[in-house]
Amino acid sequence: MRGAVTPALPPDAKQTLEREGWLHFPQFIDDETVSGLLRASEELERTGSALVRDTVVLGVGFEVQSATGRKGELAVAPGALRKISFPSKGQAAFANLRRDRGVLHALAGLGVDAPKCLVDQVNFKLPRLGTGFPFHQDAYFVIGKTRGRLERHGGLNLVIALDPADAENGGFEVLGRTHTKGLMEFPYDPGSMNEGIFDETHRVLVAMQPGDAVLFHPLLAHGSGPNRSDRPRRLVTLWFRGGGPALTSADP
Ligand SMILES: O=C(O)CCC(=O)C(=O)O
Repeated sequence: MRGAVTPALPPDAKQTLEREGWLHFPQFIDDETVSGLLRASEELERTGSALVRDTVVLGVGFEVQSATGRKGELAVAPGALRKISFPSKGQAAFANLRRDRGVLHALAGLGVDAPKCLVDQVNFKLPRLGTGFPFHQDAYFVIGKTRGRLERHGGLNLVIALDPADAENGGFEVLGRTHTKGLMEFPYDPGSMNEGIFDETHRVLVAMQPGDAVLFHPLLAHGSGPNRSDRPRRLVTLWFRGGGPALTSADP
């Protein structure tokens, strides 16, 4: 079975990732897979269409979009969503992406030995309403034994665009090379952008098309601004660590 990943990794991918801490991978998943994820996401949005508070429904976490972007506050409107955590528990398209052979082999090719998915999410940034994601390092949110496993085996995270993402609708931004500086401990407040905490010398807003991915080190600081446009900006995020079940060889 062919995975969702279409092109091969560029030859200098590993070096770029090691140096910059991130890599833009155009057309990481194919159009059919993007369409399936959009349908699955819309199905979940229907499930959450009356929610005004953060709620877990059969293992799927619905975080509503509040005026500040903070968790635990009331939604700006019923069904306005900021994030769904573990959509894979409700929709097969997300469950399939977590174990997609093409995705797993791409990660292995970038040095993550036996990748195991820790987290899957879809972030909604609603037109005019979606607030930003302040700069942060994902590794900060990995706790307990999993943090130790991530440190021992390494890992790689990725975001995949489901809509065109750019400066107007709150495209994904990376603070290049910050992965080399270790973990910063500070309170994460979605009501601000956390500017000035990390080195912003190599800040890049990565314009993405549907199906494009940015792969990045779990210590790389990243975030994104608010959606000031009339277009949605949906993004899938996946977090992986190494040291999971061994990969079998790829089918032809
Ligand atoms: O959706 C975004 O732009 C940022 C995603 C992210 O960093 C997160 O969910 O932690």
